[in-house]
Order: sequence, then structure tokens, then C-alpha cells
Amino acid sequence: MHNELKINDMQTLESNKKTIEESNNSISLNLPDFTTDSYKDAYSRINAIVIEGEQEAHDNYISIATLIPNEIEELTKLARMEMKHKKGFTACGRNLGVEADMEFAKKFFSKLHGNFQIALEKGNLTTCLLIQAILIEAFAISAYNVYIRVADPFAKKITEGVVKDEYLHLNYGQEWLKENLSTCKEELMEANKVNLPLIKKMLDEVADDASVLAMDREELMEEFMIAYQDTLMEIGLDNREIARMAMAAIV
Ligand code: PL3
Ligand code: FE2
Ligand code: FE2
Repeated sequence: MHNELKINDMQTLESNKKTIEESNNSISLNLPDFTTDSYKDAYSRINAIVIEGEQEAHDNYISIATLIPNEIEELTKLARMEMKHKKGFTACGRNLGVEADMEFAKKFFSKLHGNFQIALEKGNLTTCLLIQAILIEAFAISAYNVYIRVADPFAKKITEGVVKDEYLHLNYGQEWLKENLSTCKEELMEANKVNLPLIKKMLDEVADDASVLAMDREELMEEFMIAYQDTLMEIGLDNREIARMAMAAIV
């Protein structure tokens, strides 16, 4: 009886080990082939989007600093990180022998970029922070978290470093909005209604290319919603307000 139990235990151990080995194998088997033309073609657009996104994020934090002059030091720090990210992702493209399609990427961001510029001109700080520090950062976090699971080893290492910074950026926007919630809530809701649908559209637009990189659309949406809702909760919005805001993505 005792012996039998032991044998069973050992069998269980053995079979657990096998399952782990099998799943480890399948993880590496599931990585896409980074050398195919179709991978490189999709990468030329996705890589460009990320490079352009990092450049615009840099510019946006510098612009935001003109609206909060006493935070210029902190915002310059964030902006500098974005330039480092841009360099990192440029290296990822170079490593795979891909030329980024920057023209495509500029178009990809143009609507959101335009809305940011209008808000900046009007001095609408809440809208600027929502667009850059909440929506774009949550979008980046979702993309990078999913990408890390299926990236080539070189890009994986770089992206892991980048995504840590993006949480800091999200946090920056979160803390400012939290402190000023009583005066900025209305503008926050309105800006969200206009700009969240743009993020959803951008996600739809990138979904086919992303799937060539083995990045799943549902997973991207899920990761986005986690980062987005989590931030709204930390800002101090209640469940109903968060639901109302998230709903802007589906109408
Ligand atoms: C903020 O610091 C940077 C903003 C960048 C936005 C990136 C959005 C990326 C969507 C494309 C998904 C693929 C990610 C793959 C990474 C090489
Ligand atoms: Fe970044
Ligand atoms: Fe960022």
C-alpha cells in the first residue's frame, strides 16, 4: 500500500515533468519564423508604428511640460525615456533586417496626433494627459506585453525594459488626474468619448499585421482593458463611471 502510493507519486512527478517539458517545447515551437518575407513585411509596419509612437510620445511630454512648467524636470525625464525606447525598437528592426515604413506610421497616428495638438493649443491639459499618458501608454503596454511572449530574443529583452518604463508613464498621468479629479472629471469623460474610439480603430487597423507576428487581437484588447480600467480605478472613478467610459470603445 505504502509502496504503491510512492510509485504513484513518482509516476505523477514523472508525468508532470513531461507536461512541463512538452509545454516548454510547444512555447518555443509556437514562435513565428522571424526570417520569412511575410513576417518582415508585417514587421515593417508594426516596427514603424512603435518607432513613430515613441517619437510622438517624446514630443507630447515636452509639449505637456509647457502646460505644467513646474513639472518640467519630471516630464523631461519621461521624454528622454521615450527617445531611448525609440532607439531600442529601431535596433529591433535593424536586427531583423527590416526597413520601417514610417509614412504608414505617420498616417496611423495622424488623427490622434491632431486631437492632441488641438488640445495643446487650447491648453486642455486633461485631454493631453488622457491621450498621451493614459490611452497611448495603455495601448503601448498592451502591445508590448503581448509582443514579449512571441518576440525574437533580441527584441524580447529590449521590450521587457521598455514596458517597465511605460508603467511609470501611465502612473504619471494617473497621479495628476487623481489629484485634480474634482476639476477635470468632465473634460476627462468628454476627451475619452472622442479619443477611445480612435484607439479601438487603431487596434483594428493593426490586428492583421499583429497576427502575422503571432499577436492575438483578443489578447491585445484584453491587455489594453486591464491597463485602462486599472488606471481609471486608481484615478478614483467608480465602477459605473469606468463602465461608461469603456463603453465609448464599442459605440
Ligand atoms: C509610448 O511610450 C509609446 C507609444 C507607442 C504605441 C505603440 C502601439 C503599438 C501597436 C502595435 C502592436 C505591436 C507591438 C509590437 C512591438 C514591436
Ligand atoms: Fe515609450
Ligand atoms: Fe511611454
